Order: sequence, then structure tokens, then C-alpha cells
Amino acid sequence: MPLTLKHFRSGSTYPEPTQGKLRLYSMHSCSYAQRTKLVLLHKGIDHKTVNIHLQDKSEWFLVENTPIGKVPTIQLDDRIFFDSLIVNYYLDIMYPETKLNPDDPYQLFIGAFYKVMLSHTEDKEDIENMFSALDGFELDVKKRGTPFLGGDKPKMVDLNVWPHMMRIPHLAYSFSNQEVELSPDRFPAVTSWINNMEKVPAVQQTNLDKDHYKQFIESYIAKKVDYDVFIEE
Ligand SMILES: N[C@@H](CCC(=O)N[C@@H](CS)C(=O)NCC(=O)O)C(=O)O
Repeated sequence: MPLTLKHFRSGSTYPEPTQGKLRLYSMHSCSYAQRTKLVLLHKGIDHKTVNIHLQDKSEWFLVENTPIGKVPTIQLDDRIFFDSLIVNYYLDIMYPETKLNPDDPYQLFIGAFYKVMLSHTEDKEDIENMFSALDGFELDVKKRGTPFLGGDKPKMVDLNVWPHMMRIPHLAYSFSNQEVELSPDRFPAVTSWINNMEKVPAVQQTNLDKDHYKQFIESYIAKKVDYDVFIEE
């Protein structure tokens, strides 16, 4: 296959995206971007690749398009997703033909969670998708019947799952939208697991203050991301 896609550098003109056409920001030899390229090609998803010179990034890539300036990042109109694993989950949900994700409800939840968080969507359907994915997780937690996912004590699975789950209440608060709240009636087992996790010292030590998180989300949405919002000097 001939390689014709030169990597865009600083000072280059922003290649205006076509409405409705998925764009992949990539770097030709990046293994993370290759994960996403594989999924796009394997699923036959129509897309355009825009290669980025990562040591001389253009302003429009940094400012307009990516909060963290890494590839792969995908863009569909005003929606932007980054981090190869998240991008790939998102792609599998949005393009369900040739399904690649396992039917693991928690993994599906992560994709749906990021859709709500990163696109700051107040769309009822997106919010309901996130909670529908959690219905499966609720069943899973209930079936385990133990205080923690890993048994009587927190295990790796609890610590890996926690960072996404703890952000749901923060999202509801950041969006000032009760529809994003986790309902204890709908999710009794998950709620009880959350209560148990909140007593774990490591969890308490890594909690994010919800006002700061709100400011972080607002700066993110405004594309002026402020990572230092949590830092006290
Ligand atoms: N965790 C990210 C890692 C992506 C990543 O590190 N990409 C590299 C290129 S292979 C990058 O964009 N580097 C530019 C930079 O860090 O400024 C993912 O899975 O997408």
C-alpha cells in the first residue's frame, strides 16, 4: 500500500473535517493508533486518517482537537475520543456490526460512561445507554454476593473497576443533572459495593473533590483543560 499521508506539523493549515465523516488522528508507526486502525479496518468503518507529527504538533491538533495531544484520537463532528482502548470500545458500540467486544457488561459500561463524560452529553439516550450497561454489572455484583467483587476483601478487580464507578456521582454533580445519578433502587448491589469501597483507605486517599472535578470537567469541555485544578500549592 503506498504511503501518501504525510504527518501534519506546526504551522500547517487545519484540514477541515467533513461533516459526518469519522476522522482518525494517527502517527504511522504508533502501536496504540494501530489498535484503532485495526478496528476501523476490520469493521469496515469509513474514515479518514490525519497523521500528526508528534514532535512538532500543529496548534490546531493541540488546541482544537485533543485535550491530551496524543494519538489515536478520533473525531466525529464535535465528538472527540482518545485513548486506544476507550476509542475501540466506543467504535464497537457505535458500529455494532462484526462485534468485537466481549459481552462483559462492565467493559460495555466503560465505553458508555466515556461517551457521557467526554462529550458532556445530556442526551437522555446516551445516559440511559450508560445505565443499561450498568444493569448487567448490577446482576454480576448481585450474583457474586460478597462485600467486594473479589470476595470478602478488595481485590484487583475492585481497584480496577472503582475509578470509573466513583465518577458517576461526580458527573451528576458536574452536569447538575439528576438523571446521571446512580439510583440505589435500580442498583442496590452496586450501591452497597460502593459503600463498602468508600471505607477502604486507599480509596479514601485517592478520592477527587467533587467541586474540583466539576471545575476540571468545565475546563475540559471549554477545551482549556486545567489538570492543576486539583493541586494545592
Ligand atoms: N494510552 C494511550 C497511549 C497513546 C500514546 O502514547 N501515543 C503516543 C504515540 S505512539 C503519542 O501520542 N505521543 C505523543 C505525546 O505523548 O505527546 C492510548 O492507548 O491511546
